[in-house]
Amino acid sequence: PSVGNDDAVVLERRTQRTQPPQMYQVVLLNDDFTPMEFVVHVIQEFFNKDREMATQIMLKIHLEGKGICGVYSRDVASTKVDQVSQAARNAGHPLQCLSEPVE
Ligand code: TYC
Repeated sequence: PSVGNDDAVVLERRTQRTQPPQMYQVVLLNDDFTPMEFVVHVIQEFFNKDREMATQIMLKIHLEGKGICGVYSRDVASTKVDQVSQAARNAGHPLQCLSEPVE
């Protein structure tokens, strides 16, 4: 296209813009054995929620089977899963934690 006159010049984008990084939601699953109090403590400790919010999330998991505790980059989500899984194992509880891509 010629530039420098009064005609409109439209340059077509031929490359895709850089996409934001994929985010991952870290989820806790319900089970019949892990004490509610332990789950509340885990959510407070590893997902930086206050006691009230942690209790709400725990009850949602208890009633609905699973619940999102936070959304993070892949590396941070993976670390959360490892930390929670290790804490549950150490305490002898079957609490399951996993991460899944958002959307
Ligand atoms: N269902 C458990 C109980 O009744 C409580 C619980 C909640 C366990 C959330 C796991 O991710 C969980 N003691």
